[in-house]
Amino acid sequence: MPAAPTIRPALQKTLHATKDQLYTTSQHPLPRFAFDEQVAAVFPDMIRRSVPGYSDILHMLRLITHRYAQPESQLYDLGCSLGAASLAMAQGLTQSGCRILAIDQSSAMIARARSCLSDPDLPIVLQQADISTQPIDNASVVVLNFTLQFIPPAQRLSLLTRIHTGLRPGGVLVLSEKIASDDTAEQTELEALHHAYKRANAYSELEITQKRAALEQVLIPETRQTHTTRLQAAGYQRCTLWYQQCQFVSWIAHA
Ligand code: GEK
Repeated sequence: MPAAPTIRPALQKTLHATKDQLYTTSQHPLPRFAFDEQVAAVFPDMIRRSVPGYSDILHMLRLITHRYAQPESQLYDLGCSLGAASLAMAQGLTQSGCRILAIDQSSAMIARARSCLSDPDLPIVLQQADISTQPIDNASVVVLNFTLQFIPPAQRLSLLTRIHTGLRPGGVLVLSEKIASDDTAEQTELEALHHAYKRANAYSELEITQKRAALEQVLIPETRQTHTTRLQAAGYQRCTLWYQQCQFVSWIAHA
């Protein structure tokens, strides 16, 4: 499955960007992390240097889409940022009559995604909206790639339930998240490994510390158990954990 000619230039744009230097100098007071223009401008570099295995997950989203997309259905990329996951899904899509709805509430992300995904031949429709209220309909593949962690925990079950209701029989939700562990030793070890990953990607101690503080109460991770129990409560029949590297995990949940 080589990248289709229309997808290749868009991929180049979403994967290459300005270096993330947002936390290189000490900030007082430190603003809460937000998906604003500054973040959108460096986002591909930020996510690649911060999330172990991000590009492997994108590659697998392409294969998962190829396996589970159904003809004449809708695919959703919820919290799409610049649309990298949508492009991966577009690469794997061989069924007819499908479109990918790529949704994000950040105007800065959607504006940049529009310039990356401007080719009218791409089956991707970008929309600026809050996924907490977004209708999901006639879906075969829904992707939440590191987005649920930014939704207030009290709203997570209703979002997952709405997605489940909008999925066709045989449809899947791909849920990727940063997780927490309730085992202190495991939590400490996974955090240390993640910090080592960031240091190896040329983030300084100051950058790591300030980014972590800025994300406090913005990115709220939960345990694997909390996620799988809630997916069951939302109606998913079966949940396969197909990926984990440090605290970064991904499940395929079957409708
Ligand atoms: C990727 N999936 O490259 N409604 C819509 N969008 C939201 C909401 C909401 N309520 N809350 C947060 N977002 C992408 C990466 S980033 C993950 C996803 C990260 C959006 C937010 O604006 C941001 O673009 C995205 O979710 C999270 O595969 O930065 O770690």
